[in-house]
Amino acid sequence: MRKYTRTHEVGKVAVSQPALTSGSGIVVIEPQFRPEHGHADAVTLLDPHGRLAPDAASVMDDAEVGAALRLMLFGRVFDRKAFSLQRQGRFGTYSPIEGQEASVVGAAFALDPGRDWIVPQYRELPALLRHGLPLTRYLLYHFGHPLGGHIPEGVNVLPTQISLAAQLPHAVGLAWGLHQQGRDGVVCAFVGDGATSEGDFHEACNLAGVVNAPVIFFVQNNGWAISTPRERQSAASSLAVRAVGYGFPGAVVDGNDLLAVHAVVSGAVDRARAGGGPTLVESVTYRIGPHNTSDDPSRYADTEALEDWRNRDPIVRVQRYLEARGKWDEAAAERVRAEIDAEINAALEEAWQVSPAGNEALFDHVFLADTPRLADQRRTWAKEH
Ligand SMILES: Cc1ncc(C[n+]2csc(CCOP(=O)(O)OP(=O)(O)O)c2C)c(N)n1
Repeated sequence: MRKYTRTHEVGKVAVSQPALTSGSGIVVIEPQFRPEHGHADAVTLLDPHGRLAPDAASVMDDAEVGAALRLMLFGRVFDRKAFSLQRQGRFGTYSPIEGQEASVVGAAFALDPGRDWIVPQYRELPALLRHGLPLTRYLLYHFGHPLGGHIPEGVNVLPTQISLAAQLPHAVGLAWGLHQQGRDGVVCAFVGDGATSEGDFHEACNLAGVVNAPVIFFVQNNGWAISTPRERQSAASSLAVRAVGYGFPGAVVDGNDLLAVHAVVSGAVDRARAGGGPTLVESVTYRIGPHNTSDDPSRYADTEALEDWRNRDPIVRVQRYLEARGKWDEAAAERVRAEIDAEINAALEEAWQVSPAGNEALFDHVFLADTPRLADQRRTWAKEH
């Protein structure tokens, strides 16, 4: 068991699961939902000034926090690059991570790429990189190249999923399968707050509880599902509290706090690995940018809330933490940014060298062999082009 040193009070909901205590850092709570500020009772270790709570200690050492910070910065730099390329017509639709870097990276660092699996939605590039997905593959996906959907052997990641929550039944099957094979891998499935309203979400959670699958449903509550706010998504006071209905624990964590996300997901991983089954983690964060390159949030988002969340920037928080420990300064930031730029540019050069797949690739890789309808479409296409 990883050591997790902050003790949390069990909140107002009866704890139906005996397994989760402050030892694992996870509790079942009913937080007070405050849309403008997130959850009053969310687990937080680092405050917005980067100060560790007095009764807390990080399980991440400075080197690990530094590596996580680099990946968080990577996400932000990549966002800018992706938008610029998309505007030039050289990149497909892209969903930025800005504001959610601690949420994605904190969860990723709690996993072991050698045995655990990531089942992504579409906003988790840094987690995929940490798990070993080559950046070039990810770029090819956004070039519309079929190779972009091909995950190299040995990389424990499923492909990007755009159809909301459709990845979750697969995540449960994967986790259940690992367990059946006597392997000790854990599956972390990423999903948005909007996607938790899909039938697939409920079916996956229900089955996971029944078969005690080693899976973590990591809900990134970023306040929005495109223009639909969180409060229109569910009448429940928190998304995590729904876990009680599936028979497993839920936890709410401050998604802008790298150390807290890491601690809570580590607790869930330990628990799943030890045979304790699923956990629903709600990571409360905020989507600072647009939903994707086609969206204009100025038409619906509240500028005051945005400003409030900007003041809780997850990257600044970690930088302040490391600065106070003498492990980060402006020179380090500049050096890391330059390295990231070079890394992205090198991967882009490599991806641009890959020959285009050709238009007919549209029909390849759909089925092992063309179905009659697909064969018909392929013939029609060939006749017309
Ligand atoms: C089944 C399905 N219905 C609708 C859509 C259209 N759609 C794409 S993204 C999105 C919002 C998703 O919001 P959320 O799950 O909160 O994730 P976020 O994008 O905020 O990370 C919607 C409705 C879709 N992709 N799939």
